[in-house]
Amino acid sequence: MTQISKNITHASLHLMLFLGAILCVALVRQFFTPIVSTPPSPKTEPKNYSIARAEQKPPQASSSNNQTTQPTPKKQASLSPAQDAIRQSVQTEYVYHIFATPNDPTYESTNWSLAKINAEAAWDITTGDGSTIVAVIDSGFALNHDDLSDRWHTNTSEVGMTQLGDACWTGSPQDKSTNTCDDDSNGYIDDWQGWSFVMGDNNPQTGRTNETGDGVRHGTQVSGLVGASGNNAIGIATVNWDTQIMPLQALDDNGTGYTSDVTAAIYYAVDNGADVINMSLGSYSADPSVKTAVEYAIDSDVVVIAAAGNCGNGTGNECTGVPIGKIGYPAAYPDVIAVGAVDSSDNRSSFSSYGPELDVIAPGSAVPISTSWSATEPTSLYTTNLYGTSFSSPLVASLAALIKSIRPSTSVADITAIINGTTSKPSGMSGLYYTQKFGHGIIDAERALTIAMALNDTSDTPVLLQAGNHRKEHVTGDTFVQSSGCETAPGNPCTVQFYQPSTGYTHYLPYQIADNNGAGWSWLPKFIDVSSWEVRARIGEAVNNTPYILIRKG
Ligand SMILES: [Ca+2]
Ligand SMILES: [Ca+2]
Ligand SMILES: [Ca+2]
Repeated sequence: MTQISKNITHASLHLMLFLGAILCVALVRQFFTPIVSTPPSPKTEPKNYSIARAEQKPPQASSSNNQTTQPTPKKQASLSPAQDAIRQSVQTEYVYHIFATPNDPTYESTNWSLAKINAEAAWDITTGDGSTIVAVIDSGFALNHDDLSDRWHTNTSEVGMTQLGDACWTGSPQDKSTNTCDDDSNGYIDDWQGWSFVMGDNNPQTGRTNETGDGVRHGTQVSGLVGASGNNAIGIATVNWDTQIMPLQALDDNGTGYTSDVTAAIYYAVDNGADVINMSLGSYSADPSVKTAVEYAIDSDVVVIAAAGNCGNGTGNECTGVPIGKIGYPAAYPDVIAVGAVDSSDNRSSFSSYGPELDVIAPGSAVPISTSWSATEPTSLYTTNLYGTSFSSPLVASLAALIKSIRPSTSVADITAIINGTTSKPSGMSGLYYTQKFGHGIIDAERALTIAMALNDTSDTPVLLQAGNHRKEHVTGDTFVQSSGCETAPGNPCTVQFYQPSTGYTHYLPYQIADNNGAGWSWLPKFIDVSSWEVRARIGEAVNNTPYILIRKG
């Protein structure tokens, strides 16, 4: 990065802090405005779900979270045959909520969150090049926000004028974005800039039905952390300064949504070019429709990143009837990168859900600032001091898009390995490589990009350095010291992957650069669960395909 752009970076950061300060008064009003909302009822009897209620408002504000069992009226047909088909096919509609968490706002004097994840050092490697698309599946969006309006992904097949020969040609040129015709035959009419699966139309703008609903700011706050415009001399920057955000509204202005709309949004993202999907939302019920959609995304090489949930201490409104710590869905599905929250002192946020499904943690307590929305400030509002795993997840999505921008061919598995295998390990992890409360640790953007840059697509398959025979199995205990490594060309970074066949979860040792002797690790097996784990060496996309069943921990 040039000195000039670095100076601009610093200037924009300072401006960000300044904006935070001057907005503080307005935000206090915003946070403390009593909001009483009546959540919509599920479409079918909610036998199998526990609601995941989370808001961003003071705990003392009253809120009715009791789900009724009254079926909602059938939704009106949307402007999308594709969406209607999914609505018809879904068997059970589970309820999804935003994963923000309540807390009292106080102004934080520094933007510790970008420093915590080494974003500024990462910017010396890349700040993004506009080539990647991150689909944000969330509540509605401040489409005209100054710091986001240049970032929304445009479906180029639904803009411009129709011509003779086009499917939607009517005899005279018409604007494709407003011609009430599905110019690209993707099942969505006039979807030139995202989609509202809630409203069934092409306008994912927030606040259309309830300007003061609990969810009206959430999609905009998450989007700002995914990819607010960097280096534009206004507002904020995040990890990735230049990515395209596909705004997909699946939750309403109250922050609530249903299986069919979340499902349809995932399929839309995959089928319309997203590289990464961020879901700062969830349910505490396993949901076959969303699970299948997530698997489709991953099979299509789309990285799926989701908030772990806010039931770490069991006190969140959404956590009634939910076991303490339980990670929400879709974060809990095996190949989704599940993101928990950490505070400025490297402590796991007490509300942050945890368990063997957790991948990483990222700032989620008092996140200093992001873009926001209100009816009176639709283009320039910012919110300070955000709490919730909702705000951790988009920082990881922002990083994933940066990795993808410098290494477009990177697979989901490789991006997961890079993000997990380059984390910093806070002291709370007691020297372990993985714990259920911290996952692999705090994401490190600079290390992740350094490794991504160093990975060589044409590398030979690495060999696992392990004493004994392949597929030799033995039982181990927490206090034994284990060791292995990977052998590859000197200078190549590699990691050792642990795969648990019974659950599909993977862990990674920290990437190391191999020398003439390869790269070696030793560790306490305490960092893996009781079960069998297959172990492989991994370098970029190359993985040795003869797993060594190193450990059966009993
Ligand atoms: Ca279309
Ligand atoms: Ca059209
Ligand atoms: Ca900006």
